Amino acid sequence: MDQGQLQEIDQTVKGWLRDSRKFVLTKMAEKLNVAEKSSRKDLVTNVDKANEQFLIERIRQFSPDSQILGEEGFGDKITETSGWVWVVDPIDGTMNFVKQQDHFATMIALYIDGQGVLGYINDIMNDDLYSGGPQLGVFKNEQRLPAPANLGLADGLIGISGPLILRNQFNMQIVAEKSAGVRAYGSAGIEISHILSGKLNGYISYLKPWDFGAGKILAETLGLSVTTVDGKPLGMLSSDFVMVATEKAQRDILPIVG
Ligand code: 2AM
Ligand code: CA
Ligand code: CA
Ligand code: CA
Repeated sequence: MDQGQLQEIDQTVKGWLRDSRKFVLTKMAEKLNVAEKSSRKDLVTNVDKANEQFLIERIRQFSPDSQILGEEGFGDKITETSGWVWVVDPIDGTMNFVKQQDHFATMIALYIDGQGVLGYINDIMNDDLYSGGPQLGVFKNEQRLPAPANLGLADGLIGISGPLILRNQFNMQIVAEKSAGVRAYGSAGIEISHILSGKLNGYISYLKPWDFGAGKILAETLGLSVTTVDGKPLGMLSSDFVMVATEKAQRDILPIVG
């Protein structure tokens, strides 16, 4: 795809995300309707659903031949990755959205024939949009982000999801101990945005395709490593234990994971 076409898509998606942010802020001022999905720790609200529908309507109008993978099920059943595939997570960090009204993100990714082309993480309450891809570079709002410093495990903070630390899965308590400190923000999008801006040097969590779709494109564009926790390639439709990290941190973590 040529640069002009890519810029046009980029501006279009940014417009959707601006509108979707206003939509979410408006809906937040009303009473939330909260339901449990698989457990009391896995929630969905009317805003997750309405925002996914809001974004999918715009994607369909702009690009009717695309496939769309949305967390809340308003997209398509996707079994293969050829052509244009949009990945939508309308509210990433729903528990934070419900309990904190903060620390959540809206995420969109565009893959073409399985290759990441554009990724977006919109941190709603900070009004920070992380965007870009391999042909554009990575931006925080209008500002281009440099590749983060390639710090080893001991020299930075690491994000690890609560369940992985509590169960000490993959020796995560040792990973936490060897780092400068462990953080658990509860939103894959927010945590990956912190890696992009150099505030964390890694993040490990069990994730689904919509949790890492956008972040993987942005992180790889900045030279970060995005793999399964044991260092294997991550398919765009897989659900897996995912590690996003600087190259050095990844090299330090892999032998601990075993
Ligand atoms: P979500 O809020 O969009 O569901 C921390 O919980 C992170 O893991 C969030 O990014 C959350 O995304 C994601 N996640 C994936 N599967 C989850 C589950 N079953 N329960 C809670 N969070 C989940
Ligand atoms: Ca969810
Ligand atoms: Ca998510
Ligand atoms: Ca979600």
